[in-house]
Amino acid sequence: MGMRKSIAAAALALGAALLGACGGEVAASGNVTRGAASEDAVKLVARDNEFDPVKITGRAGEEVTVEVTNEGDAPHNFVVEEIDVSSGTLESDEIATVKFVMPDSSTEFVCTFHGGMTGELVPEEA
Ligand SMILES: [Cu+2]
Repeated sequence: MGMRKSIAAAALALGAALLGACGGEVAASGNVTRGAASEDAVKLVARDNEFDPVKITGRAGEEVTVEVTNEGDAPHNFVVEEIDVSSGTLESDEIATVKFVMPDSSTEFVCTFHGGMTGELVPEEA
């Protein structure tokens, strides 16, 4: 590799590191697709600054599909830190479909941008 190429590679790596460090974006994590769900889904709305509903129920250990719509003007996200799930940043009017396995015990979900913008995953007995 010539010197010119290694400089270009270093610049790319630096750019990626800077992008990763940017506080305004949250990366998606887990089984996340952009757009509306193609199957039955729990509809979750993010507003400025609250979730509706604030409780999502499902059978413990079974897959849940949550369609998250940002009806607010501000960017929001849907994050369940305990199970490493994140919708990524949703701008106004954006929709993401997030699938995950319902935990065995009640687990908080949050918008990481807005303190107090929270809700709860509540498992039901099988
Ligand atoms: Cu928010």
